[in-house]
Amino acid sequence: MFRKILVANRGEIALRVICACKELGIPTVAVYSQADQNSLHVRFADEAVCIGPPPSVESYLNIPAVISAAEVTNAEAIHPGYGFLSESAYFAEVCEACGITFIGPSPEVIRMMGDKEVARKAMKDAGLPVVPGTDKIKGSFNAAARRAAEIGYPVIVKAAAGGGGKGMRIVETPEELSGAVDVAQNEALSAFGSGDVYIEKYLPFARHIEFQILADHHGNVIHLGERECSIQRRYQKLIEESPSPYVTPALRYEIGRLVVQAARTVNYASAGTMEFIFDEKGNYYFMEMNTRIQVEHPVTELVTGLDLVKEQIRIASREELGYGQNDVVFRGSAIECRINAECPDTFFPSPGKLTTFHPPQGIGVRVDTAAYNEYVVNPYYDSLIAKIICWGKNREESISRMKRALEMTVVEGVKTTIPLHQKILNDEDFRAGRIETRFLERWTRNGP
Ligand code: MV4
Repeated sequence: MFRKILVANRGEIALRVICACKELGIPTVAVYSQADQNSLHVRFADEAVCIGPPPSVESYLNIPAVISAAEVTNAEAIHPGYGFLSESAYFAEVCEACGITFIGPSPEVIRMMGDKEVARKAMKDAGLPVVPGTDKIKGSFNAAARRAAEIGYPVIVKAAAGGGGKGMRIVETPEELSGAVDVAQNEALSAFGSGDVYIEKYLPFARHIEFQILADHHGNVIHLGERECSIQRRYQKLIEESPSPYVTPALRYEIGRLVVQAARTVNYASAGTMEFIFDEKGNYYFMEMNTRIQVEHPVTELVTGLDLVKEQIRIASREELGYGQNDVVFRGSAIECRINAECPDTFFPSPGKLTTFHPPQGIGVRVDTAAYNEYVVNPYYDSLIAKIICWGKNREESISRMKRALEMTVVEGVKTTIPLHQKILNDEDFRAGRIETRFLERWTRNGP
C-alpha cells in the first residue's frame, strides 16, 4: 500500500479522498490555492502545500506545481478527484514518468475515452450498442451529409473532445447541417483545442443512466449497478439515484454483463462509469465513459456498502479486488441532491459567505461537504456547497428522508438550489419515476 498520497483537488471531494486515506492508514498531502488557505482539506490533511494563486489554471490545473508538491513531500501516489486533472491523460503520463502512481486508469485508456468518437468505436467493437453515427468529419463534408441523410434527421453534432454535453448541436434538417458543423467545429476548437466533430442520430427522448464498474490489475471486473441521472439542467446533474426506477433486475444483469465485458476488452483498471442513453422504447446506447470517480458516486456506495475511493486506492496499489460479482448485494435505494450556491431559477452562481450552515443529520442521511459556518463560496471554482445523500429501504423512503433532510438544512448568506430540489421531490411524475433529461424544461417553458 502507498506510504503517502497527495490529493490533487479541493472541496468536498478532496475531503472525501482524505477520509478514505485516513481509514486505510495512509498519510495525506493537500494542495491548495491562495483562495483555499482556510479550507477543510488543508486542515484535515497531514501536510499541505500552497500551489499557486486562486485561478485554477495557475493552481489546481498547474501540473508542474502539483508534481513538485508531490516530490517535495515524497508522496507516492496522487488522487485527482473529479474535474481538474482527473481526466488528463497527459497528467497521468507525467505522474508515471516521475515515478508517482496516478490513482486512476492508464493514460492510454483515459486518452481513448477522452476522444468520444474513438470511445464510441472501441465500445461498439467491445459489444456495446451505440447510436447510429459517423466517424470524425474530415475533408469531404458531402460524405458526412450523405451519412446524416442515411441515419435520418434530427441528428446531433458532437465535439470529439467534448463530453458532458459541451459542444453539442442538434440539427433538424439537412439544410442546417453545414452551418451547424461549422459552428460546432469552431466552438470545439476554442473550448477544447480540437475542432473534431462527429454526427449521431438524435434521440429526442432520453433517460440518462450510467453503470459503475470496478476493475483491478489482475483481470477481475465487476459492475455496481446503475445510477439514474436524468434530472439535469444544462447538462449539470441535479439529482442522482440508485437503483434507477426504470431498470429491472433482468435489465441490470444484461447491461451489467455487457459493461464488464467492455471494460475487460480495453484493459480497464480502476473505478469507471459507462454512460447510456435510453430511448422511450427502452433501447439503450453507450454514450461515453468517465474514467474518474464521479460526483454522484455516494449513491452507489449507499446501496452496495462499498467505499469506491478506497477501492480505487487499493486497485492503484495493485491489490486484488478480493470479491466477485456475486458478492455485490444491492440493498434499498439512495438519492443525492447537489446543493449549489446558485439562484434556483436562473442557475446563476451566488457566491458569498455562508453566514449559517447547518447540514442535516439523522438516520439514513449522509452529507459530503467541505463547508462550515462562515465558509466563503468563492467565484473561482464550482459552486457545489454540499451533497446530501439519503438511503431508504425503497425509493419512497429515500425520497421522504431527503425531503425531511432538505427541510432541516439551513444555508444562509447565499442562494441555493434547495427550493428547486423540494419542488422536484414533490412532483408527481418524479415520484412515479417518470423522469427524462428534459424534465426541468417543462417548468422553465411553462414558468416555474
Ligand atoms: C445525446 C442525446 C440524444 N441523442 N446523443 C448529453 C451529455 C452527453 N454525455 C451526451 N448527451 C446527450 N447525447 C444523442 N444521439 C441526449 C443527450 C443528453 C441531453 C440532451 C439534451 C438535454 C439534456 C440532456 C441530458 C443528458 C443527455
